[in-house]
Amino acid sequence: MLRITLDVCASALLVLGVLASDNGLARVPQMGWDNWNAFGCDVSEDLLLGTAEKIVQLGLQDVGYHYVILDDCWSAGRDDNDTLVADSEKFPNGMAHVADRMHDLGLGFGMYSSAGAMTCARYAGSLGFEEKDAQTFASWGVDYLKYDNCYNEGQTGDPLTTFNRYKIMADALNATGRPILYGMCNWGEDSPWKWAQTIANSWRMSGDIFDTYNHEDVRCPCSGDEGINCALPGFHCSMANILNKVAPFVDKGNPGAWNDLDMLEIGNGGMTDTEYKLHFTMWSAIKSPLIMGNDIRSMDAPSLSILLHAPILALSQDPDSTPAYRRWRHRNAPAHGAGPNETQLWTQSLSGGDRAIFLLNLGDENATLSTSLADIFFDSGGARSDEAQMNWDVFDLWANRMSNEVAGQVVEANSTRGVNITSTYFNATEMSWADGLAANDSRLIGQWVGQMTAGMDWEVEVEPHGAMAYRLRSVGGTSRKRDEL
Ligand SMILES: *[C@@H]1O[C@H](CO)[C@@H](O)[C@H](O)[C@H]1NC(C)=O
Ligand SMILES: *[C@@H]1O[C@H](CO)[C@@H](O)[C@H](O)[C@H]1NC(C)=O
Ligand SMILES: *[C@@H]1O[C@H](CO)[C@@H](O)[C@H](O)[C@H]1NC(C)=O
Ligand SMILES: *[C@@H]1O[C@H](CO)[C@@H](O)[C@H](O)[C@H]1NC(C)=O
Ligand SMILES: *[C@@H]1O[C@H](CO)[C@@H](O)[C@H](O)[C@H]1NC(C)=O
Ligand SMILES: *[C@@H]1O[C@H](CO)[C@@H](O)[C@H](O)[C@H]1NC(C)=O
Ligand SMILES: *[C@@H]1O[C@H](CO)[C@@H](O)[C@H](O)[C@H]1NC(C)=O
Ligand SMILES: CC(=O)N[C@H]1CO[C@H](CO)[C@@H](O)[C@@H]1O
Repeated sequence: MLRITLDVCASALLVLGVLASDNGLARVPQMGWDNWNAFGCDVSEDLLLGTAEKIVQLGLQDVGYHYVILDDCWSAGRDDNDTLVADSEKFPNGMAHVADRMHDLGLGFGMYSSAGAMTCARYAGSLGFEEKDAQTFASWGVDYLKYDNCYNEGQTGDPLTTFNRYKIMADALNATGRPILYGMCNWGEDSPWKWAQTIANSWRMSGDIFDTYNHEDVRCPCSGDEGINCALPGFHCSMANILNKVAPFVDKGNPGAWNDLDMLEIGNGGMTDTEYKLHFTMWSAIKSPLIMGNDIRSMDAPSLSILLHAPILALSQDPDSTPAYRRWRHRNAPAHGAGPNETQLWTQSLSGGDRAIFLLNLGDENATLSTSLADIFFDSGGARSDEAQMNWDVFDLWANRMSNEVAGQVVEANSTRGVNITSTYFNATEMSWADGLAANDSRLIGQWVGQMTAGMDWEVEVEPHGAMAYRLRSVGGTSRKRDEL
């Protein structure tokens, strides 16, 4: 009874969302690259076009990285007609030229502005110029707008005020007639996960990410536990801080409207390989946009093999998966960030009745984590659930990572051609994620490592700051469960 009521409410919301705002985009979380994390204000046509070419050459485009997003510092202000003008030194051929080149490569072009008098780096902002700027972006051929929150002149502090300010741009983009993905970047201020679904394709839910695992910084004042009502989102937020902040409201993300955990830091050097794998795994599983933030032109092999890793990307790009949620968290440490001995279990519903689980060790020493079907399927009735009575094949989602040797060959050749990538590389242009998953493609479902059965404990040692990620697939095929009747 309760379950039926919830389902009806959820469907009604989804239908309303479609009617109110649907631009047809981001049915699965958007993927791409943004220059900010690696380059900040140091932007130019050369940077964008050089990066775009590399995205194609390294095989990143064909696993789904589509948008090349220009961040702040591109403009030279407004002309006499109040039209935004690109900085002619950084962009000597103008913005339409950049967009055209992106489109020639089959990529989308993203643009940046702020819902304020100025952008964060104090260039001209779009507050009061929304229609004009949306028309300008559309005329250039822009496909994506990252819309920031700096210098908002106090039009913030309660949900309706912020909603109204961001809705003006949503309507202005819609009025251009060009489908433009709308990425709200108001840092979680006024809890956009409660109200942005009908105006935006994604909304940032925290202050800016910083390339650290769990470093605490007073400029990112709220820890995970205080994140829901964070009065000052700040910046310099660690990866673990953001992960813990989003945990209570992951379910607010739906097709076309996603929680944005901020851009990826993989390849920027501030975390270990283990930490970057955890970062990539959880951003994919929670269905955050996946926007690379490193220098693609000097990509290193381990970063490439993470960013291309299909069994994890499949969690994000599966059209029927829902955002992973945290089943439990065990701590014997103070409530700030990720302390010593902190462990967590997350789980995600996937298409075809598959289930993913994530055993996280956020502490500083090896930990042995344990779970069971009753634990994983707690919401369905735990040990009494049908799921806990079935047998499940367990596939390790990181066991078949592309080797450094192979990834290095791709980087050196500037191409996947002539390199033997067939055992790990999944070409999502050639075959859709949905088709690949339905076909049991081993490059997507991972490596079989055992079976889980009723009453059994699945125990595994997890390294510090690491995650074991598994796909569970019921033995004997797709399961159709009671609650889907
Ligand atoms: C504008 O909004 C309407 C109503 O939601 C929608 O049908 C249409 O596709 C949107 N157009 C664009 C270009 O986003
Ligand atoms: C992926 O498949 C498409 C279509 O067959 C092809 O054009 C492209 O070159 C492939 N990409 C890679 C990286 O192999
Ligand atoms: C002024 O801006 C409008 C709308 O953006 C545009 O249609 C028009 O061509 C512009 N006029 C000049 C002289 O640039
Ligand atoms: C790969 O591209 C870089 C520039 O991005 C260039 O210096 C290098 O010569 C290229 N290597 C090959 C094998 O084409
Ligand atoms: C490609 O690599 C896989 C294993 O990584 C191997 O089984 C296969 O034989 C290789 N193919 C070629 C053509 O070398
Ligand atoms: C920590 O766990 C890993 C496996 O995840 C194992 O390879 C390693 O030996 C362990 N280290 C210690 C100190 O037990
Ligand atoms: C995929 O595997 C399941 C069992 O895990 C099996 O029932 C199903 O028929 C397989 N599908 C294909 C297309 O091989
Ligand atoms: C319960 C538990 O595993 N506690 C450990 C937490 O970590 C410290 C050191 O970081 C150990 O001394 C405790 O035994």
